[in-house]
Amino acid sequence: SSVARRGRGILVVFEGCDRSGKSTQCRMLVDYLKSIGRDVAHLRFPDRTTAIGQSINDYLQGTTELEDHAIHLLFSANRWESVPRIKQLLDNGTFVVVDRYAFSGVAFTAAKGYDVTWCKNPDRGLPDPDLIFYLDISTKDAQTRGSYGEERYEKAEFQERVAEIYEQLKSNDWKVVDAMKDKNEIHEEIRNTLLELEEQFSKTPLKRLWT
Ligand code: NYM
Ligand code: MG
Repeated sequence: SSVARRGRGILVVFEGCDRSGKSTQCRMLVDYLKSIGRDVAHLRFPDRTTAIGQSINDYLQGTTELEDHAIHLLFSANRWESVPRIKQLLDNGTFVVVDRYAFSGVAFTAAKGYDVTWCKNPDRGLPDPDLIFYLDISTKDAQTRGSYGEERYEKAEFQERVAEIYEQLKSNDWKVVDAMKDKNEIHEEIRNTLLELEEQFSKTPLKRLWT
């Protein structure tokens, strides 16, 4: 395009409990960025398309059992295997919008009773997201959106514990969004925040997570 290069791309992550509307908001943001002519890549973790992702999928669907630490490391490895691609996209000035990231990794394993620091360690050093949108929803409200799915972890009691760990992980720079608002209203809030902060981030070097 004839547009001057704006610097690196922005890494945007969506987090939240199951049924908080992350996937919908990711799609809406990706579609919006495309509509205004921006280069954008849409990623999601777990990425079930890789060999590691296939093992994760089998575990989530309940067709295999894996030891808790072992599955935790697979989720992390599934992020690390995409790091070269993420870095390349950002270097090329592409927006990278990600549905779940290391915070999901920590929240879901720590919810089983494991130490948060232990859970963070394998993901330490990943590309640090510029923006984290947390879709905040109570377990009760999430349940009113129809029953949870059939996958492992999709139970109210477990989601309650996941939400508690997210509370511990949240830092001041997380953008907490009320997930019960109308989806168009949420989308506008998100895109405005992104457009406001884009220039600032594109001029700062990418950091490394939890270092
Ligand atoms: N999940 C996801 C984890 O337990 N650890 C992780 O690192 C990630 C990225 O996988 N219930 C869990 C959260 C979800 C499940 O995710 C599948 P999705 O977004 O429903 O495909
Ligand atoms: Mg799911």
